[in-house]
Amino acid sequence: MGPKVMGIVNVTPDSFSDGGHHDSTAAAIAHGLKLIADGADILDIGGESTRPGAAAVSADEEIARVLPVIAGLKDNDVPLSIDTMKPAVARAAIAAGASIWNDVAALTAPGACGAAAELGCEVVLMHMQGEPRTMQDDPRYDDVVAEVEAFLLARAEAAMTAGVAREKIRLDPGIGFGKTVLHNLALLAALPRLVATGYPVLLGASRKRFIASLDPPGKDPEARLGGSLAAALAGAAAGVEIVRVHDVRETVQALIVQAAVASAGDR
Ligand code: YH5
Repeated sequence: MGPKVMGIVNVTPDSFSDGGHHDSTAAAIAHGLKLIADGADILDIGGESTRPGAAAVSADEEIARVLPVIAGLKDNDVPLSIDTMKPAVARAAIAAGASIWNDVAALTAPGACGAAAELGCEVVLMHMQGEPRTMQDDPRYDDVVAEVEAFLLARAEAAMTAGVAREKIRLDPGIGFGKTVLHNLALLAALPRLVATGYPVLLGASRKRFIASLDPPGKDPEARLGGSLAAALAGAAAGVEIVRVHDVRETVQALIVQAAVASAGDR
């Protein structure tokens, strides 16, 4: 069986609004329903931009953005994930119907491990060097693969010490989070090593900048589909459990063809 496909639902703030979130809520719910129709196995809902250089958002603002979207998507037999670094947002999102805490800060915020243990939800622990605003300034490692793996295993131990069950933990190398194109490629090539830890692995490479570094015509994020599919297929070949993507329909189709070729080779 190939990986599950996690579809990305970004809840962006309404521009020109009265401070409400009616338009962005409706747009995010409609987008989530489309991703479900396209074959998504999980939806990842995020109200805080973690793109390089993005500004911080308060917990109250993040909650106001994501809660109505979770309420609108929760009764579709598709698990919902909340993409947040903040325990208060994770608590509100899980109470509203999400079942996965996707944390790009790997439960490093004060109280985060305890909150995850209390909530009893699945957790995705992602590696990031630095913080979103400045992480791409000059990322450096002696051995990126060894350092990312050691960090993730240490965060898994910290989570379990706080009471998170081993079975709830997923690891993610954090493509694009404080990494050069060479760091990202080394991590993609080393996915089998991360899979060999025994923890299920999540890979998020969809539309990321390293694709444009390799192929300059992919300057616009929407022009990175081919590279995103190549990365998802590499993840599947390495045995990752989940691929986090924008283009769900195209990814599902690519994974189906890859799996069909693999099983024909087994006959
Ligand atoms: C991830 O890898 N990424 S948000 C910049 C882009 C395109 C996409 C235009 N949350 C991950 O998707 N959670 C994000 O260039 C994540 N793993 C997990 N677990 C960044 C993002 C993006 C950034």
